[in-house]
This record gives sequence, structure tokens and C-alpha cells, in this order.
Amino acid sequence: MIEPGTWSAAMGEAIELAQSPDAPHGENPRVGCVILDTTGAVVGRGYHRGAGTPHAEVMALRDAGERARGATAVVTLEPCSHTGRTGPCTEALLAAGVARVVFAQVDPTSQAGGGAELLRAAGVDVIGGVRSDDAATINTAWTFAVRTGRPMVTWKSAVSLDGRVAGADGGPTPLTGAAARAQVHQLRADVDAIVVGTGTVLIDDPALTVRMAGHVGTAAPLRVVVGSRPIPADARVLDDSAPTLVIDEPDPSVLLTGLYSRGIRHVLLEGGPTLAAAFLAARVIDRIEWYIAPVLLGAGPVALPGMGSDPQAGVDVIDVSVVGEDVRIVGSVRYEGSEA
Ligand code: AOF
Ligand code: ZN
Repeated sequence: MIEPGTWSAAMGEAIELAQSPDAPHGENPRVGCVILDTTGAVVGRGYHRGAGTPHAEVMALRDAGERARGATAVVTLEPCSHTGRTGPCTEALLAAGVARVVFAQVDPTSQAGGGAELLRAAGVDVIGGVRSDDAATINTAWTFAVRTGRPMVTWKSAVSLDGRVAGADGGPTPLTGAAARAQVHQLRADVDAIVVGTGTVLIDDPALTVRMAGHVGTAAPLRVVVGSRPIPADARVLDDSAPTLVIDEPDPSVLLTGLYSRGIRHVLLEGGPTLAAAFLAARVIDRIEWYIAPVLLGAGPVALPGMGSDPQAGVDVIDVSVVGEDVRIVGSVRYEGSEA
């Protein structure tokens, strides 16, 4: 007899597996699975390594082999019921003779959802919603994106105490310290695309790559340069260290829908003020991760140029921390007149 508490602990292990260093963010969710025999012992473990590779359930079933018969599969996401790049996990679980499926997050996609009902109809004991909040945090951006049909957008900016992003000449001004810069590389490593305007490329010439000691190389984020101004052929963003998309698309919503169809689920908006204003006006900035540097510039462009209207967004603060000498604010954006 397996005590219900066993599922919570096993789900904890499945959640850990889902976040393995070589489990990428991106088009597919991160998913972990463990198989427990009738005594509650773990006899199989698996996790998903990205689009096109076997799902977590299949990996765990392979690991368990014959021991999966009569066993309990504990998985962070409802097993899929569809044939996508791989076959349905519901079928794999049934074929292996699994007696019970315990899952956390309901599959929010219309293509793959409904696995729980299918398994129940086939006589499997199915229990959903176990540690679903914990499991959902593994795939916040993916879940948001599949629900809305566009990637989640996190706006990163670094400003002086007086809200400016550059000095009087508008040229590149290093504002934040080394600790904040290191965090930004971690942030880049966690997204699928980094978006800047042509102005940022012309002024700052950023490489927009992940440069981080010990970074386990999942796919480098796509670099996206938006705007109509030509950029020089020797711009660092055009080097061969990561793929780059240069696109003249003035409507942020259209841009984002296009990125979604390329498998992008989380976008990091890194600049500059003109592009940020366009995204804010289109109400597509979802999160902010801002750094405030302890310097008073006194002159120079501010993070958002005048938008000709009252403020239209509030920020629900999730976290405030001191990073080296800088202050970091993480929050989710709430638009006036929108629900929730
Ligand atoms: C995963 N990994 O471990 C599970 C997933 O294109 P496919 O065939 O890889 O299917 C992707 C969908 O399958 C995904 O959006 C999700 O709804 C479901 N479950 N996906 O990538 C997994 N269990
Ligand atoms: Zn599946």
C-alpha cells in the first residue's frame, strides 16, 4: 500500500528531474517522471530533453522495463494523448501495464490534453493536481505561451537612479556592476529569444550571447533585431555565435505571434526605449527584471520615451534584491482596464 505522502515526495523528485541541466526551455515543456513499484520504491526515472526527443514518461518507462507493470507513474504534466513528434504517452503507459498515474499540472494544450480522461476510461487509477503549483513554476513561460498563442515577454532594463539608460551623448554607458551583468547572462540562458531594436545595435553593438562560466550549452537564444534602419555587416549581433533574425515588423503583437510559430515561448526584451514603448503600448510586456544602478546621470535618454498618455501599467512586485551595488526589481505587469 502506497501512502499518499509518497506521491508528494516522488513528485518532488519528478520536479527535480524536469529541471535537469540538460532539459532545455523552449518549444516543449520541461517534464519529469518517476515510476514507483507497489512498495513505493523508485524503479524508473526520466525527463524530457527538448522537442523531438522522447517524453519524460517514455524515458522513465524504458528505465523501469518490466518493473513498470502494475506500477505508479508520477509525472509533472498530464500525459499527452496525441501523436506529435513522438507517439502518445497514454498508449506507452497502457502498453507498459501501469496501474496508476499521478500527475501535477493539467496539459493546457488542445492537441495533447485529455490524457487523464483517456487513461481513466482504460481502467487506470488517475490522480491529478498533486503539487500542481510547484510543477507549474517549472514551465511558467511555456504555459503562458500555449494559453495565449504568443511568447511571454520579460523586459530587462538597467537604469540610473534618475531613470536614464545612457548619458547625455546617448552613447553606451555601463551602469550596472559585474554581479548584475552575470545575472543577465543567466536570464539570457533561460529564454528562447532576445529582442532589441536596430537603435540598440547601432549604439551599443551588443553580442546578445550567453557568456557564463559553467553554462551547460542548451541551444543559444535566437537574437532578434527589430527595425528598419540598416545595421552594419560587422555588427556583433551578426556573428556566427548564435542565430539572428533581422526583421522590420512595427507591430509587436505580429512579431510575437511570428516568434511563437518558430517555437519561441519566452522573449527577453533588452532594448531600447523606442522598442520598449511600442511593446508597452501593445500591452505585451508581461514581466520586468530591472536593475537600478546607484548613479545620477543628470542627462540622457530615459527608459521609456514620453508616450503621450497617462501611465497605463502597474507592476506587481515579485522580488526586490541587492545585487552587488545595484538593486534588482522583478515584477509582473498589470495593464489598466485589463482583468487580472
Ligand atoms: C514534452 N515532453 O515529457 C511531455 C509532453 O511535439 P511532441 O510530440 O514532443 O509533443 C509535445 C507536447 O506533448 C507538449 O506540448 C505537451 O503538451 C505534451 N507533453 N511534452 O515535450 C514531455 N509529457
Ligand atoms: Zn507525451
